[in-house]
Amino acid sequence: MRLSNATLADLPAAVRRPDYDRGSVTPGIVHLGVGAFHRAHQAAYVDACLAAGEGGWGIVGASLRSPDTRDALAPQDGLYTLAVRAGDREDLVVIGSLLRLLVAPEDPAALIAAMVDPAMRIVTLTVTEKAYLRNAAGDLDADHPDIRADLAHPGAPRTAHGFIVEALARRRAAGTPPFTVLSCDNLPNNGITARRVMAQFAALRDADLGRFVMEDVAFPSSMVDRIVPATTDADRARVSAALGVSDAWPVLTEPFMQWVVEDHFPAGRPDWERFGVTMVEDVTPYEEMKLRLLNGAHSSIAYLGQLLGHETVADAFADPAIRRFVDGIWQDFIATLPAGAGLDTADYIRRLASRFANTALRHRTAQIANDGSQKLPQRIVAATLDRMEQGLGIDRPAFALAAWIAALASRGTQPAFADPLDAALAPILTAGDDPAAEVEAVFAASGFAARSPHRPALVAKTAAALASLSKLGVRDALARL
Ligand code: CS2
Repeated sequence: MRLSNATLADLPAAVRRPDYDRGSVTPGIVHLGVGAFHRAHQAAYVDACLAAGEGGWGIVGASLRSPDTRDALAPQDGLYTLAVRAGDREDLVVIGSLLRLLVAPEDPAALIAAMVDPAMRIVTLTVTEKAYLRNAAGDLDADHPDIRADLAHPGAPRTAHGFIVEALARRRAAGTPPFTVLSCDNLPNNGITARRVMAQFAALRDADLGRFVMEDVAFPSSMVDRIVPATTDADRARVSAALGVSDAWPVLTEPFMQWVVEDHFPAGRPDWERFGVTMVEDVTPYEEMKLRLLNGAHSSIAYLGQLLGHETVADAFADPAIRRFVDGIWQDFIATLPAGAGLDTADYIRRLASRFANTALRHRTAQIANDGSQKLPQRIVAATLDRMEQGLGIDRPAFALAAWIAALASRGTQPAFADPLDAALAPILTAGDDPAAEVEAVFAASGFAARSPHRPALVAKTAAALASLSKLGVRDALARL
């Protein structure tokens, strides 16, 4: 028996479930990138809206690549379980906000049709950093094969850019107001970033369409936060046993969740502030705090953890050498955050420390270690350059960058994590023991600090840290910091 509308009523009493009539909910949001993070975060907030009677905001979820999520959830009427874990507690919550699941490559026209529907007033995205297809200058990588394909075949796109711009163009032609595009990816100024690459893509189709996307479509920025480890088969089995019916793809998460959103939704929005969303005029300070303190520490823990053989964040964070490093980098990065923006950084890192120590999550360091070339610019490099600008020391952040390079190089024939630049990085990382040349080449390949006057000094510091790591070993090198 599967979790589904039909079996919902028979779940054990302790399992929370939609207590609203799903049949009367209508869709108002299209989500691109319907992975675990979306299902633990935005879909949970929307579920609360639906439960409170705002029935016009159900979600049509689309995968831009793989059919896996649809294959797991379609037989379940879009239902799935959130397993909220802390300590030895696990609360099960069935989420009902995903109404339909689409797989873009199977039927791009169906996704475009959903996005053109005037009832859809918001398109949210969690497509990950690399899917924005930016070059080192932050502009659209117009030579990317998927972008070229989408320019050649606008009616059958592959990229988020292609779908969004085609749907906006058709709405415009039909006299339907544009939907609001809400990026939920871990990028600084994610709305501005999304608008820039989408408008540049549109302009390659037609200058007037480019102007329309730039000026007439709303792209509020948002800061999203919830830790969501990848689901394992053991999680599937445990959750299904507790439900008494099988859930092919439950999502694991922590109790904490946060969403800070710029309040710019000309086409309307759910009354999100009633459900814990913070609506603000400018999300930048929150975003910087989260990217630098949470994600910057996460990536540091991931690479140091990989080098020291720690499988999970909680294990690595319990290692006093890593904990000391993280406490230090928090202080380093707090010094770069805007004063007077009302951020309570002391409280924030206290909470982070307890979130990272949550052993029930088993969040794997290898999962976070993926895609470092796409993540580290906003997680580590930006704050490091800010410190250099202020004349402050950068030993720890440079060490974190060196740990990334060392962890990349230490991967064996069955790499635990991957990077989209792996092909370009492979010859550099095996180049031998000239740390200065190695760091220079890695920075060049990944575009780190490309336009900063501090780049040479940052390369030198990172090379010194890499030399110390290889000469002294990770523990001794950490102890010297
Ligand atoms: C993590 C994030 O995988 C990663 O890179 O740092 O996914 C992190 O768990 C989330 O941003 C938390 O909100």
